[in-house]
Amino acid sequence: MDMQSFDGVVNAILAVLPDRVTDLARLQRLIVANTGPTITVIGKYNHGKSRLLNELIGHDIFSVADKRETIHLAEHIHDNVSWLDAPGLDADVAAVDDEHAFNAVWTQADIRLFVHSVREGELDALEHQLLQQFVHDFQSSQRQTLLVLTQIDQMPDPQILAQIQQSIATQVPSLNALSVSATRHRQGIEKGKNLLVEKSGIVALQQAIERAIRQVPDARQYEKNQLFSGMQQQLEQLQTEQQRLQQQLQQTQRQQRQNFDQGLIKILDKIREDLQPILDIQGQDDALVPDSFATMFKNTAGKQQRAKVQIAYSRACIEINSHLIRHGVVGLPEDQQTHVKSLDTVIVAVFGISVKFREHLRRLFYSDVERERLQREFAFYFEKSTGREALLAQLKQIEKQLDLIMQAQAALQMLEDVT
Ligand SMILES: Nc1nc2c(ncn2[C@@H]2O[C@H](COP(=O)(O)OP(=O)(O)OP(=O)(O)O)[C@@H](O)[C@H]2O)c(=O)[nH]1
Ligand SMILES: [Mg+2]
Repeated sequence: MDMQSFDGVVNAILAVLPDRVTDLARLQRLIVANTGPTITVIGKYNHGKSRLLNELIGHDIFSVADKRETIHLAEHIHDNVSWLDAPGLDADVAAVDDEHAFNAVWTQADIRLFVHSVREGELDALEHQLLQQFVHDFQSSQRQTLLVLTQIDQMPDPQILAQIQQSIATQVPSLNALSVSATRHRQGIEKGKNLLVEKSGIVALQQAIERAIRQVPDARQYEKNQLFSGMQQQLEQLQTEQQRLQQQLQQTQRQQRQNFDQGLIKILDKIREDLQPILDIQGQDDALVPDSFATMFKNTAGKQQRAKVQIAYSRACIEINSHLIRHGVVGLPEDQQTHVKSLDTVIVAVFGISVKFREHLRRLFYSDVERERLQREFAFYFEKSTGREALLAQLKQIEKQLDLIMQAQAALQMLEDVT
């Protein structure tokens, strides 16, 4: 797999698991980089990290100074081991430098040398917290952290040194600290004094590193498996959650529609019943007798009957409208609104506005064809209501998310297949 398609695959996973960005960078390194073990130093600035690496490698590769010195990641490959010198941690001074250091310890390192100078006494809060994270990380990655106490030659009083070592041991009981002096080691080498070399602690540290290096291939395999299975599980969990939510919402969607439809049928039935006495008239329908000039100001039977029809129709409208409102249909969708507010109601849109005679009522409420039309059209406005549309949008969103999850699963599978 080339770098570009790798990026595509990684992005598909990140789209769903954005918090896995560091893990994916690490996985990429485990898959792509076919290198020997990577060892990085980490620790606060000026604690002797660069100098320690030089002593371990046996050459003055990394620059050493009595000030904040290393500000970038520097790499040196020696005997198939990649040594990384990282900038000193100091959240207050330069967050960017810390980023280099974090990249080194989380993405690149197989083994971490956590460097702390005994001159500073016990571990401070930042160091302590970071070490806890490394200890915790060992469980999921099997990456080893060696705690190295440097500059022990700077503590002439062995009792004070022992006290500091003791209290650090209490701070991180799960790690065995190794104490070293780069200065003694250098002097011992230069003057050929084996005892000094021995006492420098560097040899013991080298042996501990050798042991850790031998475990790297297994650790890498373990870490890869952990990363794959962890992400697979996370994706599966997300998928299950989304599917459950989808089912719930679909159920709500169906139930709401059913309630709307059945409620409307009940109301239409009731309207038929209520209208019955008004429609059942014997003899001639006075409502059909038109007004004349002579009856213009008189309360005629025709007027009375037409008023009855009007009132009955209004009652029907009120019942239907309250059903609509109960189900969230409060007005016309925006694209159907006119400039006359009083006409912008679903009732007007479905019924039209001229209901004057019994014939109109019969046609509206007693013909099956018309009744089907009413049900269809009211349901149409129901589906256009804000709540229903929001529900639909939510379901579409879930569908999209499920699609992304499936793509991420396929991408993860592809990664697993190339390893
Ligand atoms: N006496 C003594 N001095 C040491 C020892 N190790 C490092 N030093 C000195 O401590 C100072 C800092 O050492 P560096 O190796 O540059 O420290 P660093 O941790 O890499 O510092 P940054 O790169 O700034 O984070 C230098 O003056 C070193 O010579 C040691 O074991 N004994
Ligand atoms: Mg340095």
